[in-house]
Amino acid sequence: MNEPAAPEWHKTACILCLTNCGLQVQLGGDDGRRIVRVKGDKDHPASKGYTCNKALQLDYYQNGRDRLNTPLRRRPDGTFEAIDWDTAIAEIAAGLVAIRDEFGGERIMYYGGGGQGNHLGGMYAGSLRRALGMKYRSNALAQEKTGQAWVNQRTLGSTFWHGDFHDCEVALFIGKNPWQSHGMQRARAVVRQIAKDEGRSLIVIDPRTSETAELADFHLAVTPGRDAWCLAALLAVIVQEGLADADWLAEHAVGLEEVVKTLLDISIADYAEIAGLEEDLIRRTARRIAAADGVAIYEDLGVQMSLNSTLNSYLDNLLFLLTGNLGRAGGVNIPTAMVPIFGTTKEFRDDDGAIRQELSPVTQSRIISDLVPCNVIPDEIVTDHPDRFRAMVVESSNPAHSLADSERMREALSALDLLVVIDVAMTETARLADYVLPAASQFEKWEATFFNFEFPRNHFHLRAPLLPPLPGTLAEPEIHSRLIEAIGSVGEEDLAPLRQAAAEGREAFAEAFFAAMAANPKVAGHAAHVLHRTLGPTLPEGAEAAAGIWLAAQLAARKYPESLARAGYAGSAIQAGNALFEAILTNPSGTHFSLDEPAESLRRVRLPDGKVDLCLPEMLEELRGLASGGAMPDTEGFPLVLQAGERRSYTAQTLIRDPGWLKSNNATALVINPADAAGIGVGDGGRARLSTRRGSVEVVVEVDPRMQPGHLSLPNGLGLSYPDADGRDKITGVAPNELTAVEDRDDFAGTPWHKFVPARLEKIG
Ligand SMILES: Nc1nc2c(c(=O)[nH]1)N[C@H]1C(S)=C(S)[C@@H](COP(=O)(O)OP(=O)(O)OC[C@H]3O[C@@H](n4cnc5c(=O)[nH]c(N)nc54)[C@H](O)[C@@H]3O)O[C@H]1N2
Ligand SMILES: Nc1nc2c(c(=O)[nH]1)N[C@H]1C(S)=C(S)[C@@H](COP(=O)(O)OP(=O)(O)OC[C@H]3O[C@@H](n4cnc5c(=O)[nH]c(N)nc54)[C@H](O)[C@@H]3O)O[C@H]1N2
Ligand code: SF4
Ligand SMILES: [Mo]
Repeated sequence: MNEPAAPEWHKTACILCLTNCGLQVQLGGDDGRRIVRVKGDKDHPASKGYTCNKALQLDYYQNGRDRLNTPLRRRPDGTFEAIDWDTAIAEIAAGLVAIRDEFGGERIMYYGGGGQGNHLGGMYAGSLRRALGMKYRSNALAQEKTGQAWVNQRTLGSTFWHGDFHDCEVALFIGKNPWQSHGMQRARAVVRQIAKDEGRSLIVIDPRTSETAELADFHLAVTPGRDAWCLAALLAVIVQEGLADADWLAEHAVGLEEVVKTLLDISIADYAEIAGLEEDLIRRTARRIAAADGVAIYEDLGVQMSLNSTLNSYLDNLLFLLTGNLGRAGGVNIPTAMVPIFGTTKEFRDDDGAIRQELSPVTQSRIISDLVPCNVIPDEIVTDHPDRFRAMVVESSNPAHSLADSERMREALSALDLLVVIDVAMTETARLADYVLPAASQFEKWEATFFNFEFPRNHFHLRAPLLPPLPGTLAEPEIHSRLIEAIGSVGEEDLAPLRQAAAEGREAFAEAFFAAMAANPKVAGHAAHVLHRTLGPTLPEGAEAAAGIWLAAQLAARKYPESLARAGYAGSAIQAGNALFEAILTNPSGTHFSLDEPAESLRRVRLPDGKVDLCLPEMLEELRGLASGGAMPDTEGFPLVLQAGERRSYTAQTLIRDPGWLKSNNATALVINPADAAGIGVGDGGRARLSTRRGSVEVVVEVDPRMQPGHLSLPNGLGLSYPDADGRDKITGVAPNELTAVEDRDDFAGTPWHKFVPARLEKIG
């Protein structure tokens, strides 16, 4: 008798956070389309078998009851009707072209382009944007990381750095809880290891005793929103006690004098008090940082979505620069990027020498990293300004839920002449669309993430589909190519020569493609689409969408020849790029693509003489302004501070919509300090009314001494509408942005103050 074959393990990756751990999964269920078993993939070059609790829940994403399986068109009465793909593509292309022809392509905005694990769609969307002359775009980075990207560009001439926590002596987490949110490989294991090692120190700056703070050697329980004073005081200790790395600074930095002058003026005792911290703790922490051989830093939403956020990013950069930790093993490094996730910020000098920046059309807000600040998007739409946005394409994003002030956002999205949403599920944003296009899920198509941040070795993981697409759905690269074909901006005459070259092999293709890029602006402008339709069909097993990665590999080989050569991809740029692409295509667990030495980071400082610039006049002015108070929202009548969106063990953005995945009892609760609970007379599990200037909701309370008095915490990613067993929509938990306001944002980068929402709490009943 034959034994039944053991179910096969398929390689893929988790898509629930930016870490994208390598996985092996088994499929099953009646139709064989359920993800029934999940384990870490030991062969994954970075995660090496690691996963957290969430990976086991992926079936809730793959088989959500609200998956879309046909294009939808809005009827005049507001309901949707199913239409076929040909009709959808033709009508959407015609609608977008009509708006372009009447008002200009710049009046069509693009939002999104990828979530935690799917960035191929956004790559192909670049060709669609060119086809329509769309100039403005945005995504979630413009509500968290743009301030930091701007600071990085100015201080380092490079938009991104990453802490080397695996080898650091001191790990510093600022408004970051890697235990829950990860953002680095194998986070829980790495954090535990640092905490256990007596020679290493874990420093956490967080008002809350987070899971990471519980393990810390130094927990700076800062008063919410007072990080700028805390960071300024740490820097002041370093300068005033003479702890800066003078030799490193002399060799690698300019602009020190002005910074030192400003920091010498700071009263450490006063700033410690404003930050709610003991002066002695600040001094000991600063000394520990200055003494360490290798300080790795991660700043995240706790400061990037709070008061003075761009200033906070500047002060964080000064921390690792004044202590000489850039380009050091176990310090801060600039990784080799396959596809950079931050665009450059366009800055130019006026006749009077002042630096000017590209601005958004209506509100004249700074465009950083090529992204319109999320908080100004409604004001760029709801206005009679002639340059307002009139149409929007939203892909793999849910701005009606994730951007500040959901009510205002719904109003704005409804005011557009045309809204097209590309998603896997019937989201809050899709409900407002004129057309909804159903995408194949991330396990039904070739996919990859561009969140590759490792140093000294970086890796790339191209995932093959586990399953054929749900009938009625298409992968985004195909959707974009069909729209471009309907628009007609690239012709067969542009493609035919490249198809011929592709038939002769990738070496011949590379020569022909780069020649066509130089000679034919249509090929250059629609590169991803052209690759999809020429190189794509020659790739194995329907992997057309991987064609864009071929170009990424080629460009990496041109930009970083030594880094790729050290990882084993040598020869001419074309040969190295092709060898890397072949390795990516044929390694289902992912592959290393670069190997660097720390000094490489210093060579990536692309500023005059290769020196970092410490002196950012705009930020030094804000730093001096702290002495007289700094930025604040209107708190009148709202004495408490709400953090609207904490990462917990059962939050994953809005990637999982089915509340059935919430395994802990209080997954949706508002967590508050016992004193606040007693103050309004509620106990654990009690109900209360939470109000802000923008809204009022009912919450269940969880009492926890790890919160500071006066500080409240709601999880992110909840408050989603999902059909129950009878098909009736039900909302579970609170959608945080029903409570936030668009005007509560950083003066400089426009990033929201979601971690500092003035609030009031009252007992119900
Ligand atoms: N489980 C899970 N993981 C995720 C995600 C998810 O949805 N769920 N989302 C991913 C995404 S997109 C991102 S951007 C990251 C975000 O990752 P994190 O930034 O780590 O996540 P948060 O929990 O939002 O905020 C981090 C910490 O900031 C603290 N904080 C609040 N206010 C302040 C303050 O005023 N000052 C300081 N210093 N700290 C403060 C909070 O107490 C919290 O512990 O997580 C990623 N990982
Ligand atoms: N108040 C408050 N607001 C916040 C935050 C907060 O902490 N507090 N956090 C912010 C942060 S850091 C972020 S990153 C944003 C995230 O907010 P968004 O950028 O809106 O992203 P997600 O919630 O990850 O939504 C991803 C969307 O992609 C869809 N999707 C999943 N797979 C695919 C696919 O293969 N193809 C397509 N086309 N679609 C797919 C999902 O159904 C979902 O609608 O939220 C932000 N909003
Ligand atoms: S949620 Fe993040 S850390 Fe957890 S398994 Fe998925 S990718 Fe890994
Ligand atoms: Mo994020």
